[in-house]
Amino acid sequence: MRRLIIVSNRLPLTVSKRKGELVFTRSAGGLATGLGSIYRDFESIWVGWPGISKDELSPSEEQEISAKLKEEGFYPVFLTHDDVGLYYYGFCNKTIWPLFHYFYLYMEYDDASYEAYRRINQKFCEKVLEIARDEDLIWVHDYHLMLLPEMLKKSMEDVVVGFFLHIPFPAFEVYRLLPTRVEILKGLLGADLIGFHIYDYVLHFLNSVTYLLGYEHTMGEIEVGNRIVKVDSFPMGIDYERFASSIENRRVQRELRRLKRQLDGKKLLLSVDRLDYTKGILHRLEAYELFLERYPEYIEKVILLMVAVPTRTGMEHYMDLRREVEETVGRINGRFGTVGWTPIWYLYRSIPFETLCTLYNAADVALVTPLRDGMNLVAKEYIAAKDRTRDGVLVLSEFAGAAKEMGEAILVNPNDVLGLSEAIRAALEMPRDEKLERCASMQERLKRYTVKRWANDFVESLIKVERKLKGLVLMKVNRFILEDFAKRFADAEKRLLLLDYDGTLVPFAERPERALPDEELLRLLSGLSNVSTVVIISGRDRKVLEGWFGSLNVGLVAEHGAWIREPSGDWHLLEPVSNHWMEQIRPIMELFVDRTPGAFVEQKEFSLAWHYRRCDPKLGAVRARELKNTLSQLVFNLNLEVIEGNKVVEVRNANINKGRAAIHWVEKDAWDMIFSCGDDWTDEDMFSVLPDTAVTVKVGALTTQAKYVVESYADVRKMLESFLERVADES
Ligand code: ADQ
Repeated sequence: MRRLIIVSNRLPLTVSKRKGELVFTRSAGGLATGLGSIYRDFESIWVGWPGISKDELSPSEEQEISAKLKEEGFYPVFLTHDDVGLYYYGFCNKTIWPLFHYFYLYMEYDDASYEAYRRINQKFCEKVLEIARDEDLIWVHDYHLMLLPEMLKKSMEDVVVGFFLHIPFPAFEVYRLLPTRVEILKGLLGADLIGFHIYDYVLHFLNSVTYLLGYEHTMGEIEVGNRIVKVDSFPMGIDYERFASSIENRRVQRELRRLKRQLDGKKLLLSVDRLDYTKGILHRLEAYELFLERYPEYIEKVILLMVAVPTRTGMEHYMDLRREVEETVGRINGRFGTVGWTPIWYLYRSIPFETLCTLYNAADVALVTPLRDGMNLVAKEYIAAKDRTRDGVLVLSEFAGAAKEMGEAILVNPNDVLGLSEAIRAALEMPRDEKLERCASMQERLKRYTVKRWANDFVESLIKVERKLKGLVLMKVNRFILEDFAKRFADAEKRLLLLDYDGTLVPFAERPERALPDEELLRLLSGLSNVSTVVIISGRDRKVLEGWFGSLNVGLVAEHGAWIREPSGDWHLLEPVSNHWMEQIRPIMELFVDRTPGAFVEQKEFSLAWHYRRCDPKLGAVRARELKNTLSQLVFNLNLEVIEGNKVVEVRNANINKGRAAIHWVEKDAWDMIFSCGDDWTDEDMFSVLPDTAVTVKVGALTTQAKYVVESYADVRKMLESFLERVADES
């Protein structure tokens, strides 16, 4: 069985000491449940901190814990009190947590904490290295271990690493405030697959990578050196059945009866969260107060039951929040309470699972109104616990990741206290049919995308990425493959060569006009044109191509397929195209030239190209992205397309591309061998339309539709030369 190594800050169990004895308590978190299903398909191993400080343990106790946990596949990383202080309460929760939740004014940073963060990530890395083998899958979790993927990759190049972030990834403007922003990105990019809850976080991450590191990406795949890193969203679900069937639990039934008696017909509003400043608890209380003020008819008719689970209790902002929450609860209860009625029941403690389910079952309305939340599982659990007999309404913050999947909830902006108070009223007054209908739609989705499905999807994607990585190794053109190509070329009677020019037959020059074909290349093409049909398919304009290759007996395709020159020498348009749009687009490109030293515009007959090869690479990438975004909005409806080539952003007519031009040549004859070579995105159109029997070769970059890859134009020339030699040998 294959092994999956899960690495998270905490193990799904806590070790503590009672009267000098070691006690082991399992915790049934969502993550542990989700991974439970994967345990069957993999031999799973979990690495993490067992929750007890190393200072409390003797060496023999550490050994005892390790031995006991090993039986269950758990491998503890022991942390001292000081480690936890600096790493967990320091960098993790004073720097990353507030910043990633947009509380940047709460962010504190100091070098010592970051140093500890790095050291503890290294410690986790060493633990994993003790266990891991090359063929294992490793899945790292959350913001505590963002440097770990790179550390693992440096030590074990071949091992496949996934990373999932459970909290939001903030917009670039916020992320850039982090002093160690570059190191953290590089740490994450050590992973082969990076997962977030929702697509917004994916986009934020990709933006930060482009702006800070200058790496470009295509459809969520980033090229980092010779590696590809895939970034995608995997919305975490819940153990649906566990909550849906909770009503069958005897203890839940008993507690529910008791609670109903206490409520005595009053409506129950519920909120459950860790007492964290991101959860919007004070805003919620304010909104409830305003609701009671504006709708006094609800006095003595509703109760807000607020469960606040203690968390990070020694930290300044958490102590302040607790004080403020308690004062506010006291004030509201004092202001509106009557002899027989307390408007807010406040519980500052953790509650057992059955009690949590009792509350979900009983509540008429759940108020899940965080100011920011990666996902928020309470919202999902509440809806799962409902059915036709126990209907309910969810009021959900649009700043929780869950809002993306739960559009049938009453979505609110928790900063708009008046709006929130209105939402409370709307929830209480919603007709029963509507409640049932909204609930049912959400349940359908939650039932399908459970936490098990989430974990499986992530691991499956990781395996797909791995296959792709391994596949890429197979795609490299080696001596044997080259030999085979040459043989096929020599054996064929009718041969078609479709060759891109820049980057494929010659290296890139700083200015396009300097990339002239050299003597050697002209000789090679001329030789090939004697034994095959050679077509140069380029984005260049026809004047340039005619100037360089006019004297050869080759076909030419200019401007990505707008113009075609038959071997006879006649140029014609592949189909009628317009260029009136250039007057509008050119000034915008010029504006970006002014703002980007080194950039320039190339005007062809039917396309405009903005080149940035000579620019500072980071600035160039940033401007290219901005330009692409700006242009994409403008060309909407104009039948134009904005494409990115190698260090160039180009606008051309949408129905012109190298694929259509390639078909023009392919259809001319019954070829025995088609060989095609290219290096950038415009060549992908060509690869994708060629018949399966064609040999397609991509130069350089890794993500491609081509079947083979080579490193540089020199390899292409070597291939073409070997074709000629083989033909000469055989004749
Ligand atoms: P949290 O911030 O902890 O998680 P949430 O997603 O709501 O927030 O998860 C809380 C979990 O704790 C729920 O599964 C709930 O059942 C449980 N729980 C709550 N109160 C409890 C209580 N009193 N006693 C026992 N259990 C209780 C972080 C991110 C979230 C993200 C999750 C998962 O901040 O945005 O959804 O991770 O990725």
